[in-house]
Amino acid sequence: MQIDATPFPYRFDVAHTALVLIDMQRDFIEPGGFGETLGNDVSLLEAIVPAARAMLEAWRAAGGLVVHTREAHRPDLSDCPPAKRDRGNPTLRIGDAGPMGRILVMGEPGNQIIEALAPVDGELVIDKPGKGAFYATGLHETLQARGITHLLFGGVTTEVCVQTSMREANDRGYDCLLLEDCTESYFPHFKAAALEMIRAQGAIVGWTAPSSAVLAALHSG
Ligand code: C5J
Repeated sequence: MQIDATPFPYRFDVAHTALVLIDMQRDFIEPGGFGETLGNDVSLLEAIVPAARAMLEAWRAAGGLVVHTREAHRPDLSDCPPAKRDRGNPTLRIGDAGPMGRILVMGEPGNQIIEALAPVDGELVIDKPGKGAFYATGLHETLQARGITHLLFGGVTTEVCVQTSMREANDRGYDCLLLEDCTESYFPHFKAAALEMIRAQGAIVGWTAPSSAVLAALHSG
């Protein structure tokens, strides 16, 4: 398949492509989670849920591999460097008890993917202690074992975990495309800048396109 994308058309086939939804977890998208403790307006992120859901449903219907990630730490925080936990001045730190359980801790209610995008059987769920999906997760080996060469990215936040994961993937040899309406930032100008950085210099990190371009390609077969 070939779709219109920026800075030039993007080619992929479903059998060798995974849809990667980064950190669409309650901690970032719902009030009371990590995103809000950092002082952010989480309602901005909620706005992409319908587009991400439509993309997820279409990708499932096409039989494509789906990868969900969660920014998640072990309950003893042994995988959370003090430099990460102690940074800044949040109202609650990683591991502290909040309205949705312990912040960014595996198994807690706030750490679950939001209901609208909940994983189903056969989809990969990657718990990642870093901002990038490839750090300390084994994701690259898992994708290689499945013959995946292309990645379609969505999720939050654009300039932090999404961009970090795309850069990691690009360095590992994947052709990456960011779905423009399926990603969001707490800072709209950071999203705009991240999109520009990714596709600049001849897609130095990857391509961007609206999800409608992928949906149209999937529907036309
Ligand atoms: C952040 C993320 N922003 N998922 N995490 O801390 O982007």
